[in-house]
Amino acid sequence: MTHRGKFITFEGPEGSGKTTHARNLVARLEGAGRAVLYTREPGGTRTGEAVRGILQHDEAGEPVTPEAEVFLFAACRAQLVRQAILPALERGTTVVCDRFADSTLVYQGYARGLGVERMLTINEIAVDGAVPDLTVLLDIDVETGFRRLGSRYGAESSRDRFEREARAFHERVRRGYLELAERWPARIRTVQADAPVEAVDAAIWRVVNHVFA
Ligand code: Z5A
Repeated sequence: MTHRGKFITFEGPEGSGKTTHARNLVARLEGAGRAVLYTREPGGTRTGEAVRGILQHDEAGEPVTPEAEVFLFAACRAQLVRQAILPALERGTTVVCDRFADSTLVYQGYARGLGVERMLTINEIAVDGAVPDLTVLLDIDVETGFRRLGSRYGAESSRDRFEREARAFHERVRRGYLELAERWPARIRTVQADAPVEAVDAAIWRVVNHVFA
């Protein structure tokens, strides 16, 4: 499905700088006169933000099963796509989303072992044709990502459900993303994220420019 606006997503392991660089890109696009919607997953709608607390902190008061986790992420995505992303794209607005469907392929499909192909089927229903024009994959080694998050990793009690996962889980996340980049090279562009902020921003700007060219 072709939309009038461009759809750009940011993906990557924890601490890779998705939020930092996505916001910097939004500022740059707006500075260039473009209308931009910045949003994030899980979240971006009231439904999504409500479910985010359950997904990250078991706020419902019981452990969420891996299968329930998949559908909760998909529910957030289905709501966000229909309520915000597709209407914005149809108006000609550029949409920048901090995590999207690839996160489910990697975290639930690869890292939790539920299977990438099964996750693709669920995503297809959730996204309703909203496939990104560009996915910026910020690649970083697990150690550097953890170090950046610093105090969030200090006390076990302050970590969310994903931050409490073993290092091997996060290594699978990183490998999963690199495999996706090999599978969809035209859409997923890998940017090395262990450089200074300005250098990473500049590398992202170069790939974004291709999308608007
Ligand atoms: N999840 C899932 O399992 N399945 C799904 O389908 C979806 C999500 C959609 C959401 O957590 C969790 O949900 C996520 C996957 C799962 N958990 N994990 N893992 P979140 O949204 O709370 O967190 P996150 O997405 O993982 O983001 P993050 O860990 O908060 O980090 P980030 O956004 O990549 O980085 P940042 O906040 O921009 O930067 C982190 C720090 O590094 C900060 O101090 C920056 O100033 C610094 N930074 C950033 N860039 C640089 C550079 N270039 N140099 C030096 N320092 C930098």
